[in-house]
Amino acid sequence: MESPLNDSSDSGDSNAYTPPKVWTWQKANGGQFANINRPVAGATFEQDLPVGRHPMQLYSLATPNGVKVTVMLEELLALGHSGAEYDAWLIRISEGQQFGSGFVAANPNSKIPALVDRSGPQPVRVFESGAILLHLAEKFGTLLPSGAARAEALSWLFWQMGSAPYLGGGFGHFFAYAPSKMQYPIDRFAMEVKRQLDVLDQRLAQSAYLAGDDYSIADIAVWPWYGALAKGQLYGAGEFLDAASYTHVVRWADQIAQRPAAKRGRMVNRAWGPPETQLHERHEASDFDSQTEDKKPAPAAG
Ligand SMILES: N[C@@H](CCC(=O)N[C@@H](CS)C(=O)NCC(=O)O)C(=O)O
Repeated sequence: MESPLNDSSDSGDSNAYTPPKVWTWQKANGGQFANINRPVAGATFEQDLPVGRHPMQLYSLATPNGVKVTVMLEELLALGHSGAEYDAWLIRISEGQQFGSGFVAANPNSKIPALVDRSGPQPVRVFESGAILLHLAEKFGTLLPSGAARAEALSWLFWQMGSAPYLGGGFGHFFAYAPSKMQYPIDRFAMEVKRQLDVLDQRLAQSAYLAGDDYSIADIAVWPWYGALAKGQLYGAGEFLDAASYTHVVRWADQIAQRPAAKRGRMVNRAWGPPETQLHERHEASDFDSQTEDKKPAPAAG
């Protein structure tokens, strides 16, 4: 006899679903991003990536995962590390540009951000935002403390990598992007995200930054996700999650938002929002003053 615990057929729940024996891909399953999700990996068309003149070539978009890397590069430049000069190329994931052959060669996982470090004799590809932050911190010997604080910084860095999918792929997806609002997944992921905010709040009640007294790659990784969430800037969910009540997270988020490198980093590869906040590509430091969307000439009529 089959276990009644797994049988949803007579549960009276109108959302009940009995999975078939073998899952198949229903292309038109609705929801935002349904057009870019697919169950297979690899390139779907041939397209080389552009290469600029700087040592670091970044292929990205200003989502929270992308912003981590542009903030890091701007922090390194602000510290005087000219080897961190970079070209940032825009990858429009909603148009499927992450499935081009050049991008897939840089990141077989087809997700932004992807970095190609061209400072040595052979280009080195680095994908996964946490790996990129670590690569840059080790290369330039900064923003990653030593000793016990290093263990703390790496712990929070990897905490972010493991936790954010519950925030983005879990809570954000069902709260903001799914074709209909379903209480079960929203309850499940709201509870987890509030728990995560409390984890951060309790840590930031003890120390200025996540790894201790000093700003590090742990803060750079966590801020674009949880800083934005605490400030009500993610998924329109500030009130729903009572985000303002996590006062230590809000204090820390405000502090980082004041950093000139954070202000610049969040503009790079941004393709939405007020035109003066959008710098689609970044090739020179002066681009922040001259190349934002508000400064571009309007297209000729006709
Ligand atoms: N764990 C990855 C996540 C990267 C990620 O999820 N990137 C998203 C944008 S935030 C993406 O490129 N999505 C495109 C797709 O899934 O096709 C990282 O931290 O680098």
